Amino acid sequence: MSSIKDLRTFMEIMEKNSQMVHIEREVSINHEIGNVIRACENANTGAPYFEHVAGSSFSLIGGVLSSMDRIALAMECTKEEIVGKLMVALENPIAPVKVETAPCQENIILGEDVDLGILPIPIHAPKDGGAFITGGVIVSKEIGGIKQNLSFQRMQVKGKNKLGIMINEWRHLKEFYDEAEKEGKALPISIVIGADPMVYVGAGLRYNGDELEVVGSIRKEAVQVIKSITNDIYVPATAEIVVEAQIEPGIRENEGPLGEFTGHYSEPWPSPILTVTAITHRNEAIYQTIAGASFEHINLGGVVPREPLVMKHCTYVSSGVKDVHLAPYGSGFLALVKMKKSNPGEPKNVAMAAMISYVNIKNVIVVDEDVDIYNPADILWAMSNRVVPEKDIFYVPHSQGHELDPTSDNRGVQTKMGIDATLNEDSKGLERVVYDPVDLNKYFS
Ligand SMILES: Cc1cc2nc3c(=O)[nH]c(=O)nc-3n(C[C@H](O)[C@H](O)[C@H](O)COP(=O)(O)O)c2cc1C
Ligand SMILES: [Mn+2]
Repeated sequence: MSSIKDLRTFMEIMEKNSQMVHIEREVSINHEIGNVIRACENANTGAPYFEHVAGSSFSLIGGVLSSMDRIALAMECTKEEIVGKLMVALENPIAPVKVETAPCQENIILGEDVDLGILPIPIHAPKDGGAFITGGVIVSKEIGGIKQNLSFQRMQVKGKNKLGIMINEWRHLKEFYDEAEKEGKALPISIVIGADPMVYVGAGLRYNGDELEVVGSIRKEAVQVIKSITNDIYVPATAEIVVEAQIEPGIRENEGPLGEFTGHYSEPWPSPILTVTAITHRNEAIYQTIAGASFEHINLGGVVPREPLVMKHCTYVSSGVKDVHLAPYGSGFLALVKMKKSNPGEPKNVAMAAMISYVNIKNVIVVDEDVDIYNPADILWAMSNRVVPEKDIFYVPHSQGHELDPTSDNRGVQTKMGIDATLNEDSKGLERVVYDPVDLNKYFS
């Protein structure tokens, strides 16, 4: 059993591990919070907890999972164990259990009283088109169905009970919504804001089932869920805030732009509309947000959920593969693979396997066992010392990538690149210099 039950218990753990900073001065939701979250991420300060948000009685936390250290803390393992732990969890689901009363319904706001204005929903990046709920986990299911789904969808505030929602292709929510819309029906959803960080990891996963089963598996305990007040969606009992809503059929309105995971702004997009039916929250609820174009955005959407997939394909091709990492500074387009090669041609095959494991992956760098794939300096050292360009680099022109990648055309067609950055057999410098580690505390007084 885990000691992480909800956002609050995880905040205590972050605090103990120097992974959270308190911000006591009053801050504005208009860009100031977004700027501070990004600055904290750059300076690796820990997740900023804003105790006083101007105009709101809710406090706010951002950047909870913006570093691999905090993702490891949330998953109760080391950074190197994250991929393996997720792979096991995906194979061993534990279904959620229903409860009758829950902290997330300590306060219930219904009907005319519903007003999104009570929530401190930030306008994050300088040129974002408005205030967006970005750290909301959407719980949904098909109309008349039982199996629930978790996902992230950006939602722009458009009125006191109205939001725009961007639902991309290949999403489970899109399947449910398309079906409902065909029948002229609204699709009920519930939006969870502030929860056990594993719920956030789960929402980024592509999984054929209820992602809360994977959360349960990681925690080795079923997630407790309670029925929403105005629909039949079950939400985690210890959520900080739940926004209950329905996606209306037959309506599209522009929402955006928003800072996206590529580090660029996306275009405004004609998107469906949500009508909010209730807001429920815990006493002294904490609002959780994810800054667009941040490492957290990429970690949850393109790194953690995709690494198990890349690992599976690479280890299928070579048993010498030790670890894979989709570095967040590569926007999820860059795969780093660490391996012990037993044959000079092997790294290129491994690079090809990584490339086809997930459509977003464009560039693959394969390194030897002595290189730390979590340290960009070590990757650039290997690139500088171990690559013979005409032999070690290959291109796959006109292949399929992600359409938001600035190097792709508007259907996502692009050139992929593989780099064998392992030491060549005929290289002159064969032994890397490694000094013995020391405890510096013994030397500094
Ligand atoms: C912070 C964040 C924001 C995201 N925003 C959107 C979005 O606006 N629309 C969308 O369709 N997918 C978005 N995604 C990606 C999906 O949430 C993700 O692919 C998820 O796995 C979809 O769930 P599903 O596989 O159950 O459909 C976002 C992901 C993250 C981490
Ligand atoms: Mn799903």
